[in-house]
Amino acid sequence: MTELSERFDPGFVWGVATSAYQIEGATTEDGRGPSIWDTFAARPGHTYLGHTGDVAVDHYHRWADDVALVRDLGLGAYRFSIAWPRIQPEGKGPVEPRGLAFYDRLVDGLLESGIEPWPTLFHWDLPQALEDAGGWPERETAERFADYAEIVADALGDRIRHWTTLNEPWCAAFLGYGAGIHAPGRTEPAAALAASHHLHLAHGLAVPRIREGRPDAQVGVTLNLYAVSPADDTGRHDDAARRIDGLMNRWFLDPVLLGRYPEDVLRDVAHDLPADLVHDGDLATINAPIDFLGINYYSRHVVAAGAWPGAAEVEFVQRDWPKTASGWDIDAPGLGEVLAQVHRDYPPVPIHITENGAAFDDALEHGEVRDEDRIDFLESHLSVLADAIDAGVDVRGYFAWSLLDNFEWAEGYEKRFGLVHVDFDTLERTPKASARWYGDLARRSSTKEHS
Ligand code: IFM
Repeated sequence: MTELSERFDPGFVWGVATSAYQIEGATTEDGRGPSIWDTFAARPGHTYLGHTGDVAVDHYHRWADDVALVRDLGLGAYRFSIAWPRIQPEGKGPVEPRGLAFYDRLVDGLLESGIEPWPTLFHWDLPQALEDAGGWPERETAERFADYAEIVADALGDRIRHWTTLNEPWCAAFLGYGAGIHAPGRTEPAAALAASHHLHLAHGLAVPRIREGRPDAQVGVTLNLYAVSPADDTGRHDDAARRIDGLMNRWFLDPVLLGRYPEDVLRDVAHDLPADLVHDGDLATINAPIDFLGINYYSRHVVAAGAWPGAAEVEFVQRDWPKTASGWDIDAPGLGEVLAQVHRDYPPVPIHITENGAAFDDALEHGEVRDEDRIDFLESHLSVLADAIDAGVDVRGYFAWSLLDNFEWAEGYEKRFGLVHVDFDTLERTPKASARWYGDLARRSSTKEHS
């Protein structure tokens, strides 16, 4: 058997990922304005035990130690997000220089350690002032995002090559404005659809603003994609699978990569779709050529047709299947299916897996976390990834989610996704066995020092 490390080119990008609200803390420091996640988490009942990101894992003050962790693991890239409310506390207008200075220091620190910075401009922490003006369901928010993107690109663009506009617009739109389980906690189907379109538009408007005067800039967007399959092969559940694939995957892939919304999904959502949402020219803007597609992959949805007429059209089937601590099925072949779908149905585009990982019930014992389950998870997904590359899919990098245990949104600090354990009382960091395993793999693969 070929060693896993030998199955990736020496130039393959090996990294880890984080996001601002999940790790930074310091939510009122250096002029940062409130974000929708500050407001949402502060309201009782929204997060596990009322947890908030107020302190998170204090990365705002410990960033240099965290950069050293990435360097010591031997990884070449670090994906993080920039908090819009640190840069423009009101979401528009004056720039807060202390906010920019933080990312300036971080970027320099990464580069000095030989780590390529991969910033994402929006990972869900919308400035509260913009939500007060209507949030993502308002078209105006897309314009404000493009302004913000240009401010950051002007400040850091001399040192950043890879830019990601948005992280997982599906979550921001549908969990935030539809299901209401993420900030801002609204449950308005029409607003969720409007938010998704304006997130797409924000991406499309930002792409040329980031590229302006920076011919080397590589700009992409990160989508969370799922493998979707019908509950059985009778054909009875195929339409349910089509619907979920449509809403979770194609609703996001098609506008960005094909410049249109999928006709079947437009029909499915017609009763909720606001009139006049999509203006002439929007889809051409959204279809701006990108340099890479970021894919976040976690699991598969198995779906069935609703049990009786008038019930929900789709039911999510619980399989008796190995699961992560989040209750998500561990399904590495699903990553291969997602990659095959993108390869088959869309114009060629280089791909980076910008997140993949799992929460497990880790135990710190005698100063060690022996997270064999996480190693198995990473190994099985990376092996499927190598198969996809062998089959011709152009995947150029992989970022494990996450560097650190962190604030897992509505799940608070209950779910641990980190390669590095964090004691949430002392904030002490302890690399888990998976961190060493992943770092060794990346080092061996990059240098081809195979054992
Ligand atoms: O923690 C999140 C991250 O913010 C976005 N992608 C999925 C991760 C795990 O739920």
